[in-house]
Amino acid sequence: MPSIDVCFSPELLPLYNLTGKIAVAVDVLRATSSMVTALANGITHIAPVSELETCLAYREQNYLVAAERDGVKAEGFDLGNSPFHYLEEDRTGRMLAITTTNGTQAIRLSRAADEVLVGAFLNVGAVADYLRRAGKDVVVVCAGWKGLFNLEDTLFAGALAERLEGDFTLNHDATLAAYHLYQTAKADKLAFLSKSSHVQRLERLHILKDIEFCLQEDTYTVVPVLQGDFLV
Ligand code: 3SL
Repeated sequence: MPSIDVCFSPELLPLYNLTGKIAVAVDVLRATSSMVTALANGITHIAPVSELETCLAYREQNYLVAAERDGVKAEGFDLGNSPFHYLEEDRTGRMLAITTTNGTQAIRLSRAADEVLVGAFLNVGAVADYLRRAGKDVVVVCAGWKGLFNLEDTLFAGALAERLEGDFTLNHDATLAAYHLYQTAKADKLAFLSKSSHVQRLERLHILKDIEFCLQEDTYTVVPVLQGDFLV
């Protein structure tokens, strides 16, 4: 039976062997939630990049360029990092390049895996179905915050583990920890996360509606897959 493991921070990735496995990169608040929403709402593909300058250069190829640093839209870019950018305006047929503080780094650092998927609560069921069909070992790569552990990505890992229970072994300590945290949190994730650092950071920026949106489960069936430099 394949297994699901959890890497709580990209800083811990050197301790994991991703060869032969599928990595699921997650940054629930908000990068991977925004990416899933973008692809589900007409964006054709996404270039996740690390540097602001690299991202901005995509504009010359007619990409929408999105950038966030410390929760705030970076100056000179078309968009920040809110899923509502793709809901409140029609972006059908547009290409997107995006750089964020943690999420885009987690995706790029996961590339040692056989395959890299992007997960969020918004598509957790579809990601679970994809992984069940693939039948390979899985590592959930949590974006965390600047190398540190965060609660919301860990809850996603727990939710995914719950969806895969019975078809995957959950017997890694990190997976068991995530699974049990999710059992405690799932009835009211927002209340559970209310004291967490990133929820407090985003609340200070007055984006509670983004948080509530990103905590919804199974809104979309899209599963972004990294192909070369692009999520499709
Ligand atoms: O760190 C990231 O990649 C972002 O998702 C953070 S924020 O939610 O935009 O503040």
